[in-house]
Amino acid sequence: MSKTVSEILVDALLQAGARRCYGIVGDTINHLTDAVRRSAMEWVHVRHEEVGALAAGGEAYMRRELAVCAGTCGPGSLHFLNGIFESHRNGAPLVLVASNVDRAEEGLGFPQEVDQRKLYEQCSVFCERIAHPDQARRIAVMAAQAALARSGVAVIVVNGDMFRQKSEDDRPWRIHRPRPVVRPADEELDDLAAAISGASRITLFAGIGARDARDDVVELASRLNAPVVHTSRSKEFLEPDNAFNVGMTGILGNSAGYHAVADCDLLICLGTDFAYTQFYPEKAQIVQVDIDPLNIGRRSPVDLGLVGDVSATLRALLPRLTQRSDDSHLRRVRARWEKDLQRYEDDSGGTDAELIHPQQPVRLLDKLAADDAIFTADGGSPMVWLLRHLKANGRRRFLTSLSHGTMANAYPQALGIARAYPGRQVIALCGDGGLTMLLGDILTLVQEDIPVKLLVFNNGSLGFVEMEQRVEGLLDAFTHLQNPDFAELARVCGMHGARVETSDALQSAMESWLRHDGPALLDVKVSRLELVMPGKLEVSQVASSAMFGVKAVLSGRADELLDLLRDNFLR
Ligand SMILES: Cc1ncc(C[n+]2csc(CCOP(=O)(O)OP(=O)(O)O)c2C)c(N)n1
Ligand SMILES: [Mg+2]
Repeated sequence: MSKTVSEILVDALLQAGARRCYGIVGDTINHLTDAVRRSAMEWVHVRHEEVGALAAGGEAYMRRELAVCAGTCGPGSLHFLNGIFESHRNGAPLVLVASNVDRAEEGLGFPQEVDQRKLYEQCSVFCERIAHPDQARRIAVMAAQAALARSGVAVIVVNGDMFRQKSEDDRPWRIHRPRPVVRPADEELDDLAAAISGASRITLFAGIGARDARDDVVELASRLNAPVVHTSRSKEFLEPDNAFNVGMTGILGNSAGYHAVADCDLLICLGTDFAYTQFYPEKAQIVQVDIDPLNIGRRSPVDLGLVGDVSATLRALLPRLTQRSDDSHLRRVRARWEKDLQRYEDDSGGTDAELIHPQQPVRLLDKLAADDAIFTADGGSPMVWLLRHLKANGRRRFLTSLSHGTMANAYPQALGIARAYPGRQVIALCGDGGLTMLLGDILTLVQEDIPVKLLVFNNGSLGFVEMEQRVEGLLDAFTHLQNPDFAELARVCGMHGARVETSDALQSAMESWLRHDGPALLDVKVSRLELVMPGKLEVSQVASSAMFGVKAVLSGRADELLDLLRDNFLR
């Protein structure tokens, strides 16, 4: 019996593991949404397509299974773009059904026409148009397979009239999920073992490609007495119960992570494409293991580049290595790590009842949140607080926009995650800038009863940028935010809302916010001037802050300078 292209698409995506489609209905996709309505696929009806894309991406990232977005021609599908880029960069398997005007009008400048293909080709692993109804299942299957196998976004472009076309759909096209074991050749592993035996200060630098290899990485670290530095994205996988962990290098990193990489004589990069060239060591030998040959030597010149899955590679390598006795490098770096942890604790303030430092609610959250809570954080300072002050335990999950670096990702991603994981505590750390950038979908949390907990760092400012401007010795500008009372706003929208202005009221407010059954927002008025920069930049940062000081005084803003000093240096 023949089926419509809409029915075939929905059926093929369900068979490939998709459970939800996020979007907004309308003209060109009305037949697609009708097919969703008649299927086992859930439609999650958002208010802004960018939120839909971020929510679908959040779900797909956590489940490592497909999520779907669909939008109308022109503006509807355009609105997904930034959220689609997020998944393209973080590897979440997503399918976007981007519609276009009817075929009879295509290419003639019809109202709302947009060439989706040109738009989405740059942020997808697959981007094809269904040119004939008999292609519907085949293209849907290839899209799903590409999204899953290449970890990214697949886009299916469909003209409005195509959704109603019929096909016999009589061939069994379906996705395949091969799981090959990929590891370097024996001689290459011998070379790696030789490099290891010739080195004295070895550091392991593990990225998201090592997410399934935690035990092997720890075993290698133990064999070599090597500190393990993780990237921001692999924190949730490599930090838990890891006696070799020394944190992160890079602009968001800490002193131990920075020095472990900078002061080693052999750096073994495992599944990381860490982008910041200036943080790779200049003198050490560098070995890189990555599943993608195109990542080898992309960020720093390397001495040995090996292609393989991190776990399979380490399992084949370990029998070639003997136990090291010298642990001086490890001890040195771990001692720095202990100091970093102490500094984070000291940084969280707490002496001033009038002033809430943003670190305070995060450290409390670390204590109060469920053991298996899922956290998201907005690009900006909230992601820094998450990375520094929330501890990974192997059950908690974290997601922030680290590779794409967008604002306003936190509660949209949390929306999709909470929908996909009912019963699990899902907490979004929101900037006041981030929250208000895509504010409308707090209505979706209420309408669909999605119990996300929003923690708003209300610093009245685009704080991260304010800090960037000051560190560069510029006078901060265009960063002020005049905010409403977010708690009141939340209540008007139908969710639980509370506001805290002093640190002594924080704990009980957080407890009742977390206990609340449905969606809940806690508006925390935090201090505005809080530096988030790490160890390496200390000298230039202090010099530039001094520069800011001179400029601020000259322009009559001495009070702010005193605040900055009080908040950051005099505690
Ligand atoms: C969509 C987007 N616009 C602009 C930026 C640049 N940017 C990065 S962080 C930031 C400020 C974030 O402010 P807020 O959400 O209030 O967080 P805060 O740092 O104040 O805690 C800006 C403007 C960005 N990363 N993404
Ligand atoms: Mg802010």
